[in-house]
This record gives sequence, structure tokens and C-alpha cells, in this order.
Amino acid sequence: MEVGVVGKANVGKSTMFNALTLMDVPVAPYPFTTVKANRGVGAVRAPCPHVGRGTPCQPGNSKCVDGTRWVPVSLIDVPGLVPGAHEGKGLGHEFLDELRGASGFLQVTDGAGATAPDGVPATVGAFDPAEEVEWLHQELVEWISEILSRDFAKHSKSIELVGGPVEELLQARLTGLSISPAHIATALREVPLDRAHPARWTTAERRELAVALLRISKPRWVAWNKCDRTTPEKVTELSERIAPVLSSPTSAEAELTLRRAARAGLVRYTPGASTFDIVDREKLSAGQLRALEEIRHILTTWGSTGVQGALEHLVFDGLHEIVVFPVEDEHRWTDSKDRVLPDAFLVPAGTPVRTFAYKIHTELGENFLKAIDARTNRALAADHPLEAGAVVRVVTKR
Ligand SMILES: Nc1nc2c(ncn2[C@@H]2O[C@H](COP(=O)(O)OP(=O)(O)O)[C@@H](O)[C@H]2O)c(=O)[nH]1
Ligand SMILES: [Mg+2]
Repeated sequence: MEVGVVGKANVGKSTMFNALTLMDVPVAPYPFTTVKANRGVGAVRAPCPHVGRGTPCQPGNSKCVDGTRWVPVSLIDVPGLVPGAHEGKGLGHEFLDELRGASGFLQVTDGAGATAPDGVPATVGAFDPAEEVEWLHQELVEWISEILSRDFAKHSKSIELVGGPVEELLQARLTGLSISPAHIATALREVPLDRAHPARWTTAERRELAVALLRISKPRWVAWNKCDRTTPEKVTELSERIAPVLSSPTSAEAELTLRRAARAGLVRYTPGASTFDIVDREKLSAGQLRALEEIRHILTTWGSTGVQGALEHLVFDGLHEIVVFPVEDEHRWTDSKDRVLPDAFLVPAGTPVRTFAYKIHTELGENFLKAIDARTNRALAADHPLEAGAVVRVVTKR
């Protein structure tokens, strides 16, 4: 699963991406500092099932810190999109294409309204951040409807001719966009269309389908970034204005500073926390101390920098993903190498256990006999929907 960090130029996308992945890519107050998409790995938190069992875990694909699992999530930071990106403006096509594989979007905005649509810095309040939200929505809709509409007449006529299902036509058109057959089925239920005659669908109807597909298949979470330059009251007002689109305040700069300071051993800070400790005041300059006091003020005002939380909101509340722990021994919760709770997987809530088995390994899915809920030792049928925090063993025929 991949999350796209999107938005216009200069709002703090790279800062947020760097904080979430603690990688170094160029950050500067100029539009289009990033000319290519950056890919990296961030993580979301889940309670580690080892807590309460008394046996420490030996994680492989994830990290366990004090009973919290950090489960990896791929992130992609695309350079600022500009109005008209879907028409190719500002390398729009290239950037949008980078987002094909994204399952959801973390939209970064300048919540203080101090950035022009083209990314040029302005004074606080000069622009309305809520407009960024609607504008990006329109760009994404146009992008999806264009992909959908490419050679639509030709393909729809041929499917009408052979009488094939319209789902097949759409699936083929939307290949590589991380849009599943289930997403397509849901969208088709929502939008009233003449299923037998896709060739007669109008541009407006195709756009309506694109709107539904986008909403269903690519959830978005809006980060009101640079919250350090605005007030909680103003952010609440913005959030209410863009509802039902979900949002929360962030200070990417504060988060990046804290993570870097923690890496350098200057502070003790866990991403997402509401506070931090200075390790040794003597080791810090007056400037560093002042910067950290400013960040402390941000944490007091907002509860946290909001960055870790924004990613988790998108993954858990927007994408409805859950964390599941596969094991090979349901009693000891180990894998074949005797490691306790080695892996943590992100899957959509309610994923049938057999689908999950396929995700671990194709052979596990193909030879699936049953699964065992290692918490209760109960057998689970192939279609049993997985729940958050499940520890499961897949039993195969051979
Ligand atoms: N005040 C403030 N500035 C920020 C914040 N996040 C990013 N910035 C600044 O905004 C400018 C643009 O950041 P960058 O990450 O390059 O934006 P991008 O073009 O969207 O990738 C830089 O000067 C950052 O330091 C924040 O949370 N608060
Ligand atoms: Mg950038």
C-alpha cells in the first residue's frame, strides 16, 4: 500500500515526507524544489500483541518500541501540482502519473493561507486554504476521467458488440490505478448508468463515475500544515468548511526538527507524542534552545505536531486498514525460525483470511485449509473477516 503526499508547491509536502520517513530530500521556500517524486517508507502505530503475554517479540518487517509496533507504509512525495495539472501544466501529467499506485492521499495545505496557488510565499491569511482542497479534488477528478475516457468510444463499442460486462471495460481502462474490482462495482451501484450501452455515456456521466471512483478508491486526509502560524479556532472553522472531507492540523517543520534532534541524541521524542525531553541543556546553543521552546509551545497549543496522527488517520480512518500478525505456531506465536510475532501486515479491515493467506504467500492461499485465531485457538473459515490486531496461523493442505 502506498500513500501519496500531494498538494500545491511550497506547502510543506517534502518537510512532512522527510519527517515521516526521516530521509533527506531538498526542502526550500521555492516552488518546485522537488523535481522528481521521492519514495520512502514511513510507519503507523499499532499495539503489539506481545504485551500481556510476557514474551518479548522479535520483529522482522516492523519495529516494536515499548509495546508499540511501527508498521511500514510506503510514501511518495510528488512535487507541487498547479491548477491545470491534468492538462499538463507544471509537468502535471508526469506528477499525476507518479500517483497511479497510491491507495490514498495525504493532502498537505498551507493552513495559514500564506502560499499562492503557484507556490509563491505571501502573508498569513492572503489565501483561503479551503480552496486548495476543492481545487485538488477537481484536478484528481479530471485526471481519472481522462484516463477513463481515453479511446472510450472504441473500447465501449467493442464491448457492446461482444456483449461483455461493463466492469471488464472499466477494469481495463483503469489498470494500474490501484482501483479494485470491488471499488468499480461500488461505483457502478452508486452512479446510474446505462450498463448495456457504455458507448452512449456522456462526458458528464463519465466524470460522475470518476468522482465516485475517486471517493471510493482513494480516500484523502487533509493536513492543515503550518498550523504554528495560525490558531486552533481558525483550523476548526476550516475543517468544518471542508466536511465531509476529513482533516487535522500539522506542523511538519516542528515534527522534522524533533525527529532530527532525537536522531542526533539531543532530545528524547517519540513521533506522535505530546511532549519531549531535552537530554542535556548544556550541549545546546541559545538558538537551539529557543527553537525547542517554540516547538514546546506548538505541542502545548495543538497537543502534538499532528504529523504522525495525520498519516494514521488516513491509513486507519480513511483507508480502513488494520494490522494483522501472521504466525506459524498458534501456541507460541512464532514463525519457522522461532521468532515471536515476526511480521505485522496492513490489510483492509474485514479482509477474508484466505485473501490474507494469499498476501503472505501465493502457496499459502492456494493450499489454504483453514486458519486459526491464535488468541482464542478457534478455527476460522476461508471467508472469515479479519479484525484489527488479529494473530493468525494459516493451515495448509500439505
Ligand atoms: N512555519 C512552518 N513552515 C513550514 C512547515 N512545514 C514546512 N514549512 C516551510 O515551508 C517551506 C516549503 O516546504 P517544502 O517541504 O519544501 O514544501 P513542498 O514544496 O510542498 O514540498 C519551507 O521553507 C519549509 O521550511 C510548518 O509546519 N510550519
Ligand atoms: Mg517538495
